Amino acid sequence: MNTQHSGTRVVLQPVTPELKKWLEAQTAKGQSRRSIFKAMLDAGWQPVSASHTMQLTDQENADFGVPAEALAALLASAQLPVALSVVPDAVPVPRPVVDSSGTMVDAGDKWVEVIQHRQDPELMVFANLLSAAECDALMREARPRLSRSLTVDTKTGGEELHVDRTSQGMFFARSENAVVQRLEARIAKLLNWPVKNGENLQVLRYPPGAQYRPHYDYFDPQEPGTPAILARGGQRVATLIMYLCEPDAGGATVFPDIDVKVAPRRGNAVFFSYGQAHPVSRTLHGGDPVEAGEKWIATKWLREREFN
Ligand code: PD2
Ligand code: ZN
Repeated sequence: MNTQHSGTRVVLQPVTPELKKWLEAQTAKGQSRRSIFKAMLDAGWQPVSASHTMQLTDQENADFGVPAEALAALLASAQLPVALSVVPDAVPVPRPVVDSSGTMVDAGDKWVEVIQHRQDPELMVFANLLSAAECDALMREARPRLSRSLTVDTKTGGEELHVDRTSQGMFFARSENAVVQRLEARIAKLLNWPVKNGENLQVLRYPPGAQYRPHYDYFDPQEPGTPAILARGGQRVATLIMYLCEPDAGGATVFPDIDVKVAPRRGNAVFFSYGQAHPVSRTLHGGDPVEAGEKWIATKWLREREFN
């Protein structure tokens, strides 16, 4: 159910048992009521929704700046017990600057060709962003350090083995070696977004049969572990997937909501941005199963602010 509230589109959702458990766990950990409230706002909650969910006292509402009229309006509505989950306002995202011909982007140490470009969401495919030597160097350094891929668990803010992902992966440290450093600088210039806002470069290897089931790369604001993740640089706002080794068959990156399929060509990359951490971003995407050969990628996720 959608409704209008303070100029922001909101969706009515039940207070889930997970959310209740998260609130209890934060309290048990000694987190103050104010810091829990603040964490919820950072995750995109409206003050009135967080107040209602946390059952703030009148005094707390006054102390935390929750508008009394908005709260009264919510309590008077017949919509309890619910929390209001916000379709977040759009935040700034990386935007590559395309030249006047509409086909080239300055990436600092080289110009890169745009071979596919669409809006809503903005999605670009770059040709030859990486040289064959750079692809090989990343795979050579990554290979001995690969392990079964983890994904961030937004229920806890930690990492867990995830059945949706059957690839093997590793992360490079920031500017760990000359190639990583050069690519980080190139990507920052290409995407017009600071190096410091980038997560560490990740390398994934997909053997035959491996896939990455469709997902969103942003952290779900409704999940209780998300505030802890967002403390390290805010939301993810864009993704750059670089293809290091193309499989013999399968392994396309697919965007079901916009009917886009990107072939995994060695050296090429696909970029897409999402200023709203919500399915309205239409950035659902997955890696099709590899049917023959191996697929290797390097992924750069971009945060709103400095990632640390
Ligand atoms: O390997 C891919 O095609 C793929 C698909 C979906 C990679 C990612 N997500 C990712 O690295 O986030
Ligand atoms: Zn992804």
